[in-house]
Amino acid sequence: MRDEAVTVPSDAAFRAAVLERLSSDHGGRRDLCSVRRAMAAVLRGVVVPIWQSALERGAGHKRVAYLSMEFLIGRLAGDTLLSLGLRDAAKAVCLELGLTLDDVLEVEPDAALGNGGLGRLAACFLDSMATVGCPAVGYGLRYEHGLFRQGIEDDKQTETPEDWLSRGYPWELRSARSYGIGFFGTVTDGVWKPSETIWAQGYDVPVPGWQGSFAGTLRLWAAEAVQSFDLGRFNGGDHVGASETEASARALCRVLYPDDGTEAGQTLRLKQEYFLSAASLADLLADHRAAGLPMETLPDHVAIQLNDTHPAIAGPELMRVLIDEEGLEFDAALKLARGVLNYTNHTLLPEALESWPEMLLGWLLPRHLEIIRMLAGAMPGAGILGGSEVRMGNLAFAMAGRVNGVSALHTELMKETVFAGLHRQHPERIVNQTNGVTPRRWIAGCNPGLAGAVTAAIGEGWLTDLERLGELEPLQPGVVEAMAEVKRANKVQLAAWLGATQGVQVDPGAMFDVQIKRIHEYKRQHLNILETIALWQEMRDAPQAGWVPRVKIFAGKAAPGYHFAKEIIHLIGKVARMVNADPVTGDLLKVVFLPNYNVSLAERLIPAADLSEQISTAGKEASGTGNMKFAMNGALTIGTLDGANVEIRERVGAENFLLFGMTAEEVSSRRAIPDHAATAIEAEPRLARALEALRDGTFIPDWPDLFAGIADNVSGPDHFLVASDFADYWRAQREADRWFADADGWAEKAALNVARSGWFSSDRTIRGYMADIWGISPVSA
Ligand code: CJB
Repeated sequence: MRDEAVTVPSDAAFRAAVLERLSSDHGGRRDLCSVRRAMAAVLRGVVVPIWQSALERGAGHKRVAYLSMEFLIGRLAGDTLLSLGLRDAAKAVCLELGLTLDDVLEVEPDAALGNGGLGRLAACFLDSMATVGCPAVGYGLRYEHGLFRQGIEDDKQTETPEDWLSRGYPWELRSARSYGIGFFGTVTDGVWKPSETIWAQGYDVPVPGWQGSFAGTLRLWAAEAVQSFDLGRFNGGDHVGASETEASARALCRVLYPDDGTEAGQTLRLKQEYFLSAASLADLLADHRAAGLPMETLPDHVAIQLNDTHPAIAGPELMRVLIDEEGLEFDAALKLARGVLNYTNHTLLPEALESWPEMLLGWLLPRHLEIIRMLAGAMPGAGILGGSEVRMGNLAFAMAGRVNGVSALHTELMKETVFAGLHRQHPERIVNQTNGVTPRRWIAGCNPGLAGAVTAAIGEGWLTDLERLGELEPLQPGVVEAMAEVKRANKVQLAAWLGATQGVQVDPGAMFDVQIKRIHEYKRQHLNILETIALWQEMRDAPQAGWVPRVKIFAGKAAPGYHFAKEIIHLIGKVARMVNADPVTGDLLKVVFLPNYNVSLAERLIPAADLSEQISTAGKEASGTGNMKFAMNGALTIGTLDGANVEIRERVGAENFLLFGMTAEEVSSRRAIPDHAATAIEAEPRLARALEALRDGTFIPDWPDLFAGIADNVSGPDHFLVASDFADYWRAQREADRWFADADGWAEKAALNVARSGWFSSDRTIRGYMADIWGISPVSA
């Protein structure tokens, strides 16, 4: 239902426009970068009118302000071409220029304004809101450097800055929106006089919905100095100092997640959070005032979603504006604020639940600390303050109309653990919205072969109505074969890429077993690599025992200060070196660690995966979204009953899912058993032997005890219960081998995973938010 006012060029017009751009803007050069830029400029010319028309259609409609410190949007050209139906035209023009479209698309920087799942979810939501007709602005920060670039040197992680903006970013428009944001200073009789002001300058990235049906906006705030250059100082000879205010302002948005190990780092992080919150509120309130609407009607016009606690300071900021600027009484302000604010919790991990020292918060934002204390006084049972800290989760809960978890299990655990007290006081406030992912990028964009097979079987239209994948059932033999053929082709392609770029030769007939996500103890990449070591040892013992060949693929970044996670990467690299060179196991087992995991690498790997590793300690992974992407691309999950794995298994069927491990409840009781790890290791000689290899220098003879730290952790405290889950994981892995050995049986299970994952579209999630949280109906076509 494309808006009739919107015109998408014909293939011929697109070709002509790209060639014209090449000649006018790039001196006729035909290199990858010039062609990429020319194409982006043409696409932007198509997208901007779609966006403007959608903004007009959405005017006056209630809308969402999605506040998030992270938007992991990845590359945009491929998505845009697909959505506008111009992919074939782009392929043709690239060929004509002696290039391939894939190569051209690949030179676009992968915009990594996020760390992982939370940021990628925000990006999927933008796509879905634009597609289902939910007027929305995603508010974020325009970090100069997104998530660091990961290199691997001597099998260890290195970090260098990422520079997505360094050659200009064709998808953004500098907006007319800018606001002065105050920091520090003093409060006298409730009047805040900040001592520092930094300018928030908006940059808009239009987000077109599928086929231009509607659109939304990603508005990123850049930090700019109020006065960027001190001419007097310069003329006085202080040539560097003259730009000091500019440098200090720019530091605010310099990097995503600065190191918060020091006080300066912590202040910067809180500064970022407030900068995002205050600028975004100023922006939406400016619209409300400009429309001449009374402040009391704010909840009828806007719903604010706090993506985790990172923008939770928006609560006190909204109170400040309502009380100090609009003159509302405290109670009226709180009621109004709660009418617009909602909060999504994405983790129960204690170390990830934000809290700020009152001292620090009061120094940076003195008026906000006063307001927070008033809130704490008004809601004594809310636990907003504790141990001289402001607990941001409790604050967000106390100020929100709705609080949601991101999978059914996670939401129940929220009610039972971190928010148990608050839930008892407000039993209606917590709701669940299980995450989802956009099928436009995560099926059609990254796996055109699969999309073609689905369309051939059930016709068009399923990409915006993903439950229609259910029409693939009952499975017709031709469909299962077509999907298996697509998988095979994707694997051949990945194998060629691995050979060309990593120098690793793999057999496309082997099972491609993939674990890609941030490296974290709770995600248990060390469980996977220990099983790999044990498998290698057994294969060496009996190479002729009829093993099913495996390729173990890992990718993921470790937080720069997270030593244990970095050791896991190091270990995987060393195991890969040893195993891949072993003539005894040869093609039976290969191990690969791919550097610099990002959205684009996920798009390459997921379509070629047979097995999806979702092996977190039960109760720790709030939802997971990679698990959904794998299932809808026909990979079988080996996983615990954690996060959305539970719902994936319910939907795809227990017989098409490789379950193992303890439940969240069993995890808690197991942890209470003294020596739980030692007992588990004693009962499982395979694990004992694999751990021994970490201590005896098998993988690094010059430094035999290098990985003893990992072995000691798994044998000792083992908080994440690697040892206790190992035996069952091994069992499930061998079950996977047996299933895979029956190629037809596996192909059917894979096809059923595709057919039954329609519910995991983020369109469904967004419709859930619209109905249960935001009270927004779609803008009609
Ligand atoms: N998550 O990526 C993050 N960052 C955080 O700071 C907290 C949670 C992840 O959010 C995803 C989206 O909801 C979840 O799928 C994932 O389980 C969670 O770890």
